[in-house]
Amino acid sequence: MFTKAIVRKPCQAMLSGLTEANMGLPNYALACEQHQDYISALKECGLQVTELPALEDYPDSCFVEDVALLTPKCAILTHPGAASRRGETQHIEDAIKAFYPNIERIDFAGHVEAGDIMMVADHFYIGLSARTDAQGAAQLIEILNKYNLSGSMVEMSELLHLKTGLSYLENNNLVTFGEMRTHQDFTEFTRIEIDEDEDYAANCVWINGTVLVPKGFPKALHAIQQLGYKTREVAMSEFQKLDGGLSCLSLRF
Ligand code: CIR
Repeated sequence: MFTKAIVRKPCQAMLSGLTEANMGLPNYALACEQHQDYISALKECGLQVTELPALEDYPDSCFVEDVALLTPKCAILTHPGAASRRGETQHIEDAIKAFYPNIERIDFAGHVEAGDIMMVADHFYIGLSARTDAQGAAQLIEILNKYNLSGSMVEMSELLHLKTGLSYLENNNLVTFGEMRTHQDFTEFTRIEIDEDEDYAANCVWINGTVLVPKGFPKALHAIQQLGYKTREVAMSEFQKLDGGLSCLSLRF
């Protein structure tokens, strides 16, 4: 169960956010509208949402998921692999302090972005991507172990973040795409495979029994509904242009 979420309003500088999508520039007004609807969806799932102000100095700062890992037992500030995103952590720390008395951190020797971390009960899968390295993952596992939580590293080579191609929907159900479909670390899960033409829908979010799914991916939506989940579609076109998925837009805890 989650009870809270933290989001950050997109900034106008998002037009110069990091991207490899090649889908054109985001429309800021539409992004704000979509962000508002995302917040509504979180609230419909029963979450109390903390809305942080836009940070113009950090174009990608609406993607709050990457800069902290919030677990039921501790909060960990990451050290993003993307240099332009490192300063975001100090701003998220201010917001997290209100909820977590002790905040752990990944130090400069390693890199972690929490879009690479997937929580399955007490275990955290950590993707080794262009943004998260083994040094950072090792630090993270050490911190998790202090709190009786565990972590393991997942080799990956194609996706931006681990959760670009994986979403855990609880009850052993795992949405998978691309290199994650047949990845040896996930064969014990019941896998829902996302087709190539709907790859963006591989990033969806389970919140208290409802699954948020990006709008416009009917096969993925149907497959998730077939498993018995209630679903809520959210239009995400402007964030997709910046390689950002549904999970990236919030910290849920
Ligand atoms: C970035 O490249 O860092 C942002 N434009 C997108 C971050 C997406 N975050 C995520 O997948 N967790």
